[in-house]
Amino acid sequence: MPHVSSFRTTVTRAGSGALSGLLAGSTALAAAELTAALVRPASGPVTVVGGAVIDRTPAPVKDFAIRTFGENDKLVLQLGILVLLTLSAIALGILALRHRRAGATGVLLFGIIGGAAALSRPDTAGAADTLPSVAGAVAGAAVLHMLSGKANPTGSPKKTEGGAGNWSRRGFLTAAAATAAAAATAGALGRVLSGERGQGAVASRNALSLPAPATPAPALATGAQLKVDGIGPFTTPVRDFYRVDTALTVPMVDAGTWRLRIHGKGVTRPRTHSFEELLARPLTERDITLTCVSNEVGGPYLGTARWLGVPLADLLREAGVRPPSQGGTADQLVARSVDGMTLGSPVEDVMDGRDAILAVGMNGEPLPFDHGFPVRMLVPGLYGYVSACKWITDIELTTFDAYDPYWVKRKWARRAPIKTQSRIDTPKPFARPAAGPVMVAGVAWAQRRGITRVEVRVDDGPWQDADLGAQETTDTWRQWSYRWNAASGGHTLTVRATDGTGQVQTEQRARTIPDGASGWHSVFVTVP
Ligand SMILES: Nc1nc2c(c(=O)[nH]1)N[C@H]1C(S)=C(S)[C@@H](COP(=O)(O)O)O[C@H]1N2
Ligand SMILES: [Mo]
Repeated sequence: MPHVSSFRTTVTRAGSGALSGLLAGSTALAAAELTAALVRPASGPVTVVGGAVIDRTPAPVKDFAIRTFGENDKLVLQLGILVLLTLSAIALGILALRHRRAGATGVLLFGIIGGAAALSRPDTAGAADTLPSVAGAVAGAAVLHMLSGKANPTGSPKKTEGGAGNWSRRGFLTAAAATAAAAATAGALGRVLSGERGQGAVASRNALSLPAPATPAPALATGAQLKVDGIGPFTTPVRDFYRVDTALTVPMVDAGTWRLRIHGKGVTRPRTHSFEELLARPLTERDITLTCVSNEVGGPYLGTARWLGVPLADLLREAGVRPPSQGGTADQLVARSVDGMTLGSPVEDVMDGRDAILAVGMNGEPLPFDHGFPVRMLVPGLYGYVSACKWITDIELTTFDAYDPYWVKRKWARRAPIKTQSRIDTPKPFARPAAGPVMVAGVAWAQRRGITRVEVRVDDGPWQDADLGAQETTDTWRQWSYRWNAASGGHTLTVRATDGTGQVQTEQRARTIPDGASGWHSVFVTVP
């Protein structure tokens, strides 16, 4: 039965081709991650290619990803890259059965893509960053070349003495098993090494005990926290605090070796501060609500924490910086993180007396790694992307004309004060509350201006005043509640806030791009 056996041979061969490809791919990744662990953490190919994709993602697509996948967007991206790599590895493995060189060349091409991605990242340190991709590609190409030779000796008939049926299954499987073992070992070693790198950072955080603030935050006003089911805590616990950044691997910075450089236009006394020096200064503690410009109307990307930090304006004044209103020549402060992110804030805002700080503590603990350990910047009243640099390491004074930071290069606004907004947290959309009294509640925010009034409307009825939680500072959100006497039927609940300048929150819908969403938040519920 000749065709059955030739069919079987074809399937077996395709299978061994696919296996060769997968093993070559795994070897490539393992070798690359091991090299990255040795040369520079976070320069592995999946991280740099993912980072390069994030850098190039158009704002609407990025917003779609945040909307659809929420904070899992990075995981989805990395899984996507791995799926693509897996499929490509299988395809190249099968290709290599017939065209050994072409298969190996294909693997090398992936190395070039990885190297190019590494060079394109904002934090690239130059040619060394291409090493992981190059090392991985060379290892992967060599493995594919070797395995495809063993899988298909007929692919190069002149060099083999035997015929088609004579390929050594055992020879191939032995080589495959040896490769798998080598890749696993390299991968495990890479993991151990990069884990060790992070240890210094973890140890420096564990060893840290934060000094008491020279200026403590006022005690939370009684009545700031409303006692209504379904409304969140006034102070957001760290584990529930939203996270938005472009970092595929969270930077692990050792506080002991961390430095902050302050330099640039109008800086007459440039300085480099160590973490110890910052901690020795009088610290200020403040409740501040941080908000992301990518937060949709009704969205989850804001939170309030009790931050501890060094007043930034003092550091700037010591360096000789003056705000434009006092004759200073720099109007933009560009903060740069260890991962190359740049964020630009108006110097005037940072120095106008508000509590702009370099934060070292969050809710009584050292900054968590996810939120910028050891130091991050915070400027009340500005969206995070123009103020809240995590893992900060450099502050450069410049002008808005001279320099566009990361997000501005990607079409977001240069200046972005937080818009007056409000949100209904309870009842949830499509809830089915029983008829009778229903507590409608949520938060409203207009950092720096404060909230003076919140109103709720049921369907097209009149606006009704909500009760407001206490407000200690204009830099935090304010909770509100409204007791609604619900009648059966479908109802739309809508909220709007008025800020401290008397401005009523606009009904005008705006997208998050370029400077933050606006419009009223509504929730539809059915009262059975
Ligand atoms: N280094 C770095 N800092 C960053 C970002 C980033 O991508 N990288 N994102 C900014 C944005 S867009 C926001 S909204 C805040 C979010 O801070 P959080 O993750 O602590 O909530 O951090 C800001 N600081
Ligand atoms: Mo943001």
